[in-house]
Amino acid sequence: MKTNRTFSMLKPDSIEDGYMLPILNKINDSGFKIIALKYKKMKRGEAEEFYSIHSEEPFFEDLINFITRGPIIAAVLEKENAVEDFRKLIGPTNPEQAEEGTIRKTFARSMGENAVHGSDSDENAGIEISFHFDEGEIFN
Ligand code: FUP
Repeated sequence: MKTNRTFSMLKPDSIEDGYMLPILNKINDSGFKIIALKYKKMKRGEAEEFYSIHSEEPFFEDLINFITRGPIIAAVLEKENAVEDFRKLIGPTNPEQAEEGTIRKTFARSMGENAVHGSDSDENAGIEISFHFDEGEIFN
């Protein structure tokens, strides 16, 4: 199977809870190569653009407040079947529904503060990677 890329973001709750390195270790140990990585505090406008698909949702304001309240860790991950395999590794949006061993089951606080983001398609992975990284910041 062809190697591809996905975009991941460790959200403010996981940084606040001291889970940055445990989560990065879990990602690494699960076979993903971390080919780009940075700390970043998203500006409100950036967050609104990143999550624009949810702009009409009742949780949108809380989501933007949450994602902008502290730094995130943005990462590009490479692996065979990266998008699908990473979604499996993180588990569903609501950590209460996540299986043992998934990142959200282990590290997330709640549906709204669920520790980590993973792209949901190859197309969105490409959009999200170029939203956060220049090609010169990606090393593979
Ligand atoms: P996911 O693809 O699992 O990251 O989830 P979505 O893209 O559907 O949602 C993005 C973020 O919006 C979630 F991580 C948390 C927040 N959200 C809520 O707070 N409530 C909801 O009902 C759905 C999403």
